[in-house]
Amino acid sequence: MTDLPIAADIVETANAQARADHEADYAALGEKLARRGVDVEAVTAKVVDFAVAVPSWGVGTGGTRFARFPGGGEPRGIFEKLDDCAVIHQLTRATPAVSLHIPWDKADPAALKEKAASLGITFDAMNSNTFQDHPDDPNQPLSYKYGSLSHTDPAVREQAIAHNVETIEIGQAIGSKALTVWIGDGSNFPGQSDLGRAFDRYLDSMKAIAARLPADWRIFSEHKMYEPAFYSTVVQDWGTSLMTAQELGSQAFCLVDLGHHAPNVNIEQIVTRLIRAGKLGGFHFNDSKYGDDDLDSGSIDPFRLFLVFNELVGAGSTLDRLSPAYMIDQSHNVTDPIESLIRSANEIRRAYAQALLVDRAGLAAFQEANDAMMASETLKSAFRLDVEPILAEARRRAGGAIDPVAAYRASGYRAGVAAERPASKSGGGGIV
Ligand SMILES: [Mn+2]
Repeated sequence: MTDLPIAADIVETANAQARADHEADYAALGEKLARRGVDVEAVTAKVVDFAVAVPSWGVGTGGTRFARFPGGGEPRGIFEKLDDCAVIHQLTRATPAVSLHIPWDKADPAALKEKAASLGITFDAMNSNTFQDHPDDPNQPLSYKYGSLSHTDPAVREQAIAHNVETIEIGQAIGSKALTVWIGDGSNFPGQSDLGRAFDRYLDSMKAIAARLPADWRIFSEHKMYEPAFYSTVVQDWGTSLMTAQELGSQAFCLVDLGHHAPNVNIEQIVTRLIRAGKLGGFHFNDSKYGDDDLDSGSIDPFRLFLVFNELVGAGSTLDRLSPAYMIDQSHNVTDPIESLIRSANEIRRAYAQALLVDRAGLAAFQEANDAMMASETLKSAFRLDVEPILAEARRRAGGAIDPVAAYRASGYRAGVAAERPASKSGGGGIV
């Protein structure tokens, strides 16, 4: 028995209003695709099955290092965060799982499981946190100011390892199957840290964590070029991440956060290399203009998101075997986080649907013939298609909203929780 946060009749009323236009648009797109020899129903069925996890930390208003401007009705703890996450899934039917961050989301595992079940959602990869100090956590009295898993002091490394093991144990109790490790370790000045020894210490610590991994779990190493360390970061790029995954063995994989690269880096090529190495573990989706901006997925460069999915779909059965964990990792500073996550889930599915529509045989033939123009056009012709009717139909069939943001606004959910949840001065937190 689920207890969905938005009344069913609100979704039904919104869908009834949108239905006639939607059906006409879906039929028109179906005809257009049929002329290309594509069965729209097959594409819609795949989109229905495509899910992306939402981050628990994404439903609070984010901030920058300058300021945070809280929104109304922000969740005050993990249980209210789960309510907000359930709204996103109820309307999109694309986000059935939530990714937790420990210790931010620490709670009684049985209560977490019960709450999630009541909302019809589950838990995705767990995230440990050794990039800030936790003065309220009796298990983490030592400071991470100068690093965690790569710290020069073995006592700090042991504390960070133990925290990761605890995160795995909480995850086990709530049905998660993966641990994502991102560390802020690095240095701000040349000479501050021995670049080689820091990596050796990190590897040893990761091996100690991997040794405690349940047999049916995966561990993801997440790289990031810079920030908070501004000269060198211990796990700075996909090369270091791949070395780590290869050293750790068959349960270790690489996680690609789209915002964790230098501007203009060819991320889709990194993705295809990691697939080739059998080490692509998952994604943190977001978008950026300059750095790790954590903007809504597809809001700045939807073509890049499409090109990533083009590599994923192109990998076919190899990708099925890797079964990457798809997650969103964003910071919402000026929008309602629920609306941003609804839109982002939609944009990720859009890129997937467009990638499904690439004429792969045609593309391969143009590539073999070195016809650069027609190869490029083959990709662009899929990207130019407006697949919104497919996305809307996928939502509608699964019980979601044809226009989820409109249904969300019609529900008055934000005003309702704003009345129930007094504004907090703190909240939010770092975004990785
Ligand atoms: Mn991330």
